[in-house]
Amino acid sequence: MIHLLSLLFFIPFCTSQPPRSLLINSGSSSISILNDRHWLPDNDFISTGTSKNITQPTLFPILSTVRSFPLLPNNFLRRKFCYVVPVYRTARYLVRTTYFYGGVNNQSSPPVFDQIVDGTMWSVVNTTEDYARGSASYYEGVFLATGKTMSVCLASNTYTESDPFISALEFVLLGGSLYNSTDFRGSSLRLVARHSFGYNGSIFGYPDDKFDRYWEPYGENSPTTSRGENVSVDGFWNLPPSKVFQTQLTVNGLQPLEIQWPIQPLRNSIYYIALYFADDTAGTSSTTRSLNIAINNVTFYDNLTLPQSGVALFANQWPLVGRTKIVLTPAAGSTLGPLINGGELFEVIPVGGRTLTRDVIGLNGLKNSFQNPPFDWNGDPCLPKENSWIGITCSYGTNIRVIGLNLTSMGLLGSLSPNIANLTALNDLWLGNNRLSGSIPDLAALKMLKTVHLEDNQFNGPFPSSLANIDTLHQLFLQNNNLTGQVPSVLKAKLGQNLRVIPGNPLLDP
Ligand SMILES: *[C@@H]1O[C@H](CO)[C@@H](O)[C@H](O)[C@H]1NC(C)=O
Ligand SMILES: *[C@@H]1O[C@H](CO)[C@@H](O)[C@H](O)[C@H]1NC(C)=O
Ligand SMILES: *[C@@H]1O[C@H](CO)[C@@H](O)[C@H](O)[C@H]1NC(C)=O
Ligand SMILES: *[C@@H]1O[C@H](CO)[C@@H](O)[C@H](O)[C@H]1NC(C)=O
Ligand SMILES: *[C@@H]1O[C@H](CO)[C@@H](O)[C@H](O)[C@H]1NC(C)=O
Ligand SMILES: *[C@@H]1O[C@H](CO)[C@@H](O)[C@H](O)[C@H]1NC(C)=O
Ligand SMILES: *[C@@H]1O[C@H](CO)[C@@H](O)[C@H](O)[C@H]1NC(C)=O
Ligand SMILES: *[C@@H]1O[C@H](CO)[C@@H](O)[C@H](O)[C@H]1NC(C)=O
Ligand SMILES: *[C@@H]1O[C@H](CO)[C@@H](O)[C@H](O)[C@H]1NC(C)=O
Ligand SMILES: *[C@@H]1O[C@H](CO)[C@@H](O)[C@H](O)[C@H]1NC(C)=O
Ligand SMILES: CC(=O)N[C@H]1CO[C@H](CO)[C@@H](O)[C@@H]1O
Repeated sequence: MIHLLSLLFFIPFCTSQPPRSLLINSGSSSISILNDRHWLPDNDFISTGTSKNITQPTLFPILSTVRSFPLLPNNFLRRKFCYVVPVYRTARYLVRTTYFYGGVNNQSSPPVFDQIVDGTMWSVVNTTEDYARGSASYYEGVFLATGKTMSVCLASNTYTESDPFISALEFVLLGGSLYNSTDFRGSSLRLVARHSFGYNGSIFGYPDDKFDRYWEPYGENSPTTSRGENVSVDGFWNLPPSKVFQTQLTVNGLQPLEIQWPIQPLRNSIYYIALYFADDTAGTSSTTRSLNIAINNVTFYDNLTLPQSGVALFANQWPLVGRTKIVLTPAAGSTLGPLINGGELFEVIPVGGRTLTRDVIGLNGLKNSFQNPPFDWNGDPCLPKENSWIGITCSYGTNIRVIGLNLTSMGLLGSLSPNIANLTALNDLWLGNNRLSGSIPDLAALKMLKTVHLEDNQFNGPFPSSLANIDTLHQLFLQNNNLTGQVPSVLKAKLGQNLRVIPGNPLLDP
């Protein structure tokens, strides 16, 4: 579906508010101020990984430190390392990650790994080509905040050969109208290309773009005119910066204008396309500039008359594959040749989903009561499927639920939070052979429990008689703790050999 937006539909938008953004300088331990903006150190947002300094000279001070994460052995491959930041629930965010390897792993090539936002696999990070050219790489996407926090995680994949790392992480709250034709409950947008056509200077973002989107130059030596001052970008839902309208690609006379854009071939997928136009000669004389637009020979829009105030064309879901050719031809009756000022192309990616909040509350309770929770217990517990937390088994039906918790022999210290009662889909609870202490909380709400292994710990307090009413329970191991009280006879009768309370538990009446 194609939508035509123009200033005729004036959309008020408060321009006086500064961008609400969070800039994180990974690996840094102090605030840096760059172009009047504050880059925060990252230790408030992540609890794993180590800070490292890049010894190679870097263009920007932000790139001189990285946070680095150990390459994990095969059995832990794909475990994620997550930044977690506070966000406005239900708001849309532009998220940008920046990577400059700088030889930090002492290997000539940078590692290749995955990046993840909440439960969604965002993309593979491969900075090899940019690094060979001496540049940093950046990735951008638009994501919906479904909770009060948003996580951005890195994870090794089967191609990863040395420690994953990150240089910077940015979150920008987007205005409500930006990209709002996409339903972000089901889809996210992964940036493929964003160009200012006919612009040959260096990449620009904030302050030209108040949402700090990066606009790259496209088309050197193209005819340019001074324009843009009188283009009111408020009329575009996507609020492109007026700088985009200061340059254009065009042709002489009534000729077609052909552009290969984006430059790289595309994988077979569905894309969001937005094209931006403004004609500063419109309305000033008797001329008309109208054009037909085709993408790979498929009509995108016919007979678009360009107003001075500017116009944006977008398609929410447009299939593309391989090289893309955009042809702008003068429409019948047009007295001027075609032109184009800017374009954005995103791949539409499916949202991965989210583990049921009740289960997340339960696991966070446990995480807080363990003194040394597993290093990867951040971000979404169950998603993406391949990157679920250590020790967690999930079911992936309508609700994403935690059905197994197995942290046997993980050297855990601390206690068992009563919030475990939120994990109401739990079948198997295995925490044997750790050094957990305190009493065993009420487990009566865990109606699906089949096997419970809390043996070889230092639990004290009364025997967990709350388990007596769980019909599905068929195995209960509690030996080698320090429990007191009496074992309910109903459990003894039901479990038989599958109930173990000795040795240990000297004060328990078995
Ligand atoms: C990185 O450099 C800073 C400043 O030069 C220094 O204080 C810090 O100790 C260095 N960190 C590491 C891990 O070498
Ligand atoms: C990196 O390689 C250099 C030269 O081979 C060596 O001197 C240095 O100790 C290495 N550094 C690390 C951290 O492995
Ligand atoms: C990473 O990119 C480089 C350069 O484009 C390419 O040669 C290499 O195969 C890529 N690596 C992976 C694992 O995709
Ligand atoms: C997008 O935002 C604009 C401006 O607020 C509004 O007029 C339009 O209806 C919104 N579109 C959708 C699909 O929500
Ligand atoms: C950009 O284009 C202008 C006009 O064609 C030209 O004068 C200038 O040298 C170009 N700059 C670069 C960096 O190519
Ligand atoms: C912008 O509009 C004003 C008033 O309409 C006009 O005086 C000015 O020349 C215009 N500037 C450009 C660059 O078109
Ligand atoms: C577009 O049409 C031209 C001529 O009609 C043809 O040569 C070309 O292969 C077509 N391109 C695509 C991508 O279909
Ligand atoms: C193109 O649009 C203009 C103005 O919107 C209209 O007058 C003209 O008839 C249209 N031409 C065609 C071929 O549809
Ligand atoms: C839990 O983990 C232990 C040790 O890795 C393993 O022996 C046991 O079979 C696991 N239990 C379940 C229910 O998967
Ligand atoms: C077991 O609990 C009793 C009192 O409840 C205490 O005296 C004893 O030290 C505990 N034993 C261990 C090994 O923690
Ligand atoms: C959503 C939910 O079930 N929350 C509960 C989690 O567990 C704590 C402690 O048992 C309860 O207070 C919450 O109501």
